[in-house]
Amino acid sequence: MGDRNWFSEQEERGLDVARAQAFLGRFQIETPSWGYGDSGTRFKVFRQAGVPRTPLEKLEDAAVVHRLTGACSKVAIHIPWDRVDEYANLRAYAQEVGLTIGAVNPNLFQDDDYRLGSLCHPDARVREKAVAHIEECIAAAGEVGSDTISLWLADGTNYPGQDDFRARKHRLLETLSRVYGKLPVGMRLLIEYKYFEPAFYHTDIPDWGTALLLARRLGPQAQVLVDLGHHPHGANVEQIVVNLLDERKLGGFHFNSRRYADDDLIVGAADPYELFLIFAELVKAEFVHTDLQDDARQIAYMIDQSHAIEPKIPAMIRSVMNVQTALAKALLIDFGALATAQASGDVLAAEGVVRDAFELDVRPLLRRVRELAGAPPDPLQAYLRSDYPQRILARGMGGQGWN
Ligand code: PSV
Ligand code: MN
Repeated sequence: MGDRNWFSEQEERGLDVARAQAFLGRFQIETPSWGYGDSGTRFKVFRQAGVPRTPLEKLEDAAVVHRLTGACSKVAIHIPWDRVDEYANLRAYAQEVGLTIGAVNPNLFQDDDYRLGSLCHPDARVREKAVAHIEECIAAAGEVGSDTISLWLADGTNYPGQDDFRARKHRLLETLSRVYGKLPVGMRLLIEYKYFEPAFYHTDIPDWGTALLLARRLGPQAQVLVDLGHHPHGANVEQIVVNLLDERKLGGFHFNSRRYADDDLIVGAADPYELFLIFAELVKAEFVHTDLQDDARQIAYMIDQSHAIEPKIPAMIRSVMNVQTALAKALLIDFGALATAQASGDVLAAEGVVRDAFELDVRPLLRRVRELAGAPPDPLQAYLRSDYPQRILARGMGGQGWN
């Protein structure tokens, strides 16, 4: 079927393809600077030739992903991995290559002082150090033109009795409040939760409920960040998304895919249906539960992946394409038919409406969206056929990694 026929066929089915096209045309997803660097498991960091050696080279790679997808104009940075003498230069270089800096991520997990935690550490000196680091990131965010601090803590304990849960919670609230007080107007603090790792017995922010509680206690500039890789097996992430949206506290996403833990695999690789169901709820907030529209529109969509065995740039492009595919399918759910089926208690019809959208081939729509954005119809093929993969080999081995 030609692309033209595809459009008329969907319109005949009563689907609002023009609305979906416009939404996809606006949709942007931030890529992470660390996703361009060397990465691995806790057993081995695999070095690849051509990996960026500096924060500026990471921006160059991110710019290629943006040019080919038309959807990734922002890059998240991680401090100190992306620490530079002059953040204004980082901002200027990002602009030069057609990007802006997105979320600034403090690093509170790679310093010997953080062995027993950072913001929850029993020693006030270490807590001070962690607070000072986040303050440095807030200042850096101002300089690079970012309005988002994205905070993940590795804090937790390995053994029963190692520390006092309540004392740790109070330390966390106290330190977070101080950090929150330093946020300039308009800057958000996104709080990420993680059910497990690297602490084995408990983590201080294990779930969305705890993150929500903290965000509520802090104030309107604090929101929750959902990282798809951070849940227990079987968690219904789409329900979490709905709860956070309904509480007006959903601030952002870290997209990735996982099999067992925080594997940082290509988003939508193992679990495309889950990704689609998450987008179904986000699309609903835009077009069905329209009282949530403003909340849905300020969500920061970000990829958080460190590719260990895959070549970095194609893996990032594939990730962006998978996100766009899931979103396109969600945009083409027949929400009217769904509401009718739900209201009449027709379980199979309701499930069928959702499944129908998932099974739709949305490539013609995505090709058109890319064409309108000035991007190639197949960004991944365009990358592989370009001379960029060859050109970056001149960088050699020994690029920057996550440690
Ligand atoms: C931790 O697992 C995490 O999801 C946080 O977002 C970190 O900042 C990121 O991964 C990179 O390690
Ligand atoms: Mn994350």
